[in-house]
Amino acid sequence: MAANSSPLTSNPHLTAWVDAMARMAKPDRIYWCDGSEGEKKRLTDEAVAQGVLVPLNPKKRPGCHYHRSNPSDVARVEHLTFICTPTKEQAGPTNNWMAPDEAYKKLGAIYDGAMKGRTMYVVPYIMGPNDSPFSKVGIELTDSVYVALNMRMMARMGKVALDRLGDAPDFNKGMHSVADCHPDRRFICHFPQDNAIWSVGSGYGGNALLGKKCLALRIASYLARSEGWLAEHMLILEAESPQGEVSYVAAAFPSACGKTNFAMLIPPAAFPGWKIRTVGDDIAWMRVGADGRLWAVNPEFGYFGVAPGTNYKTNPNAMRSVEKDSLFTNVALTPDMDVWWEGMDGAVPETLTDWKGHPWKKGSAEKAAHPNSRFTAPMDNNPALSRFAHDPQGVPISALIFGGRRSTTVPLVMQSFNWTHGVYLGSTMGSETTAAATGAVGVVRRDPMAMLPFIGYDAGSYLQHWLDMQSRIPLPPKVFLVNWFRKGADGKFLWPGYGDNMRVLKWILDRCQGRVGAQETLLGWTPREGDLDLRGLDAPAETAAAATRIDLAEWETELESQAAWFQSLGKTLPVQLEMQRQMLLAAVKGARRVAAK
Ligand code: GTP
Ligand code: SPV
Ligand code: MN
Repeated sequence: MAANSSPLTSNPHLTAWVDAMARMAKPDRIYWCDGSEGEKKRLTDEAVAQGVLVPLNPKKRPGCHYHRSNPSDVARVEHLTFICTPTKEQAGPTNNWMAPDEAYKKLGAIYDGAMKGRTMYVVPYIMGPNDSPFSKVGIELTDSVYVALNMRMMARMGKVALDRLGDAPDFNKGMHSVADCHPDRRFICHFPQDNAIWSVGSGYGGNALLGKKCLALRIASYLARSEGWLAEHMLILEAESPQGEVSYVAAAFPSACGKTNFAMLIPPAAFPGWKIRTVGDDIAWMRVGADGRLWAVNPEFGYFGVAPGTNYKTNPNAMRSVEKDSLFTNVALTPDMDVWWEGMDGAVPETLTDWKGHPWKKGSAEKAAHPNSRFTAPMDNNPALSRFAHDPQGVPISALIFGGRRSTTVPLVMQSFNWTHGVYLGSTMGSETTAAATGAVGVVRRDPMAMLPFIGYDAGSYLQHWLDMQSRIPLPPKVFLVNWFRKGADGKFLWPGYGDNMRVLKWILDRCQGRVGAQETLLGWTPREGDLDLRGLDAPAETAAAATRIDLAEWETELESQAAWFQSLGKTLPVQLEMQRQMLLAAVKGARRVAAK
């Protein structure tokens, strides 16, 4: 076994921990990542030689590589994800729980000797800008060169993190091994009390890139509660009006429900002079600033985005972000070694190699790219990156937006009456499940703040923390609910979505400034006819009207069905939220009684 110490650090806490983990996993070699360009080339060459990465056509995708995962390892595994707090109550009813001792023992047995014949990469990284007081240092130990190369894009990785850490003990201890990649030996365990993450048996995305969902959401949400801030599954976007007014919004949509697309939105032709820029596309860390506003930082450094459906029409900024120096996972390959996925521009190729490596022909019933196939791209590739994306203080948030994937009931947009009502809207958000997590697709499940799989502690306490934030934020953002996914009787989306979401965003921004009208409905404030700017909309006025409509019969069912969700949260559910539900339900029932007369 090679030396466990590194010329890059003499941190005794770090070297002792790396030693202990290496004694357990028994790698042949230990390699400390410095984050340099030379190292990137060496690791990439190594991955290509091992067959882990395939170089793509350098004329079409310069600097890009392709990876095919194990076909049983293509998404997050929520049923194998555990919060290992001392008591089950601390993890709450929405998380799987394992006692810390049991988890360390169980995973320790799988790690034992798992890295024999392999290299253990020591990946030091910072979540958040290098010089931000809010950033956190993590160290991920992994036997996957694919993970090391992804982490380099998704976080500020290498020497920079060791320099920031110095000799301090406060780094997140992330242990990761693909081991034999068997679903029976796959566990993603979080130890908030120890600031530790142990992940085994998966090399995929949120299971394996420990800085992302594991640290920046599950562990960070736990810290955020005790420290009085918010770690959320939210994009952050910058909107500049033709008059030069700049505002920022943060929006929570569940996995594969449109965060990356909204964060990179291109306004329609009817909105000349508007510019949307990206601060972040998946995670927001938000704190109260000295000025009393809520300030948001994107802790990530790159994009791990859904490939299918991405094209130069729906998301040109994402397409341009993946033109070079990007990594593609489980998409399809063209005969000339470029990438392809369902929903890409142009004609469907006659032949492809599908995500499993099999020949594929146009018209095949099977998808060529996995529905959760992904691209990894450095955020500096984004032509619309906000100049504040690396700002250590972040950006001040004017509006918080919650939005699920609902084919019925939830209107295109609604403004909450106040903070508590806004938290209620977020807490009852429902969404039809997607391919981003293993399991059935298209089933409505409650997903509070799009955080159901990512809250690192008891969900009722998490909602209480959201309510408590009101008294910590002197100038709180306004809170909105949106739904891009409502369908008509023909089963088609009523709202064109994508760039046209600018119309909804503009109403939201104008509401924040008190510049546009709305009507008070029983459920919240909605745009009246004429309040939404629909000039040049490529959709009949009736479908837009149908997208914004509130149907009280549907809402009665909705509010009633929320009772079981709230009940499932147990005794930590904040009383205000259940009272909101009952008040709204009583109002809806009353209105329906009157209408029936
Ligand atoms: P994660 O990375 O899993 O957290 O996903 P995300 O929330 O960033 O979702 P993303 O923007 O990648 O979009 C996921 C899917 O939703 C893609 O197939 C998009 O094409 C589709 N989508 C995004 N925005 C819209 C929209 O406004 N309308 C419709 N109909 N589909 C959309
Ligand atoms: C999500 O599922 O919300 C993602 C992808 O952003 S993953 O990194 O796998 O969590
Ligand atoms: Mn996500």
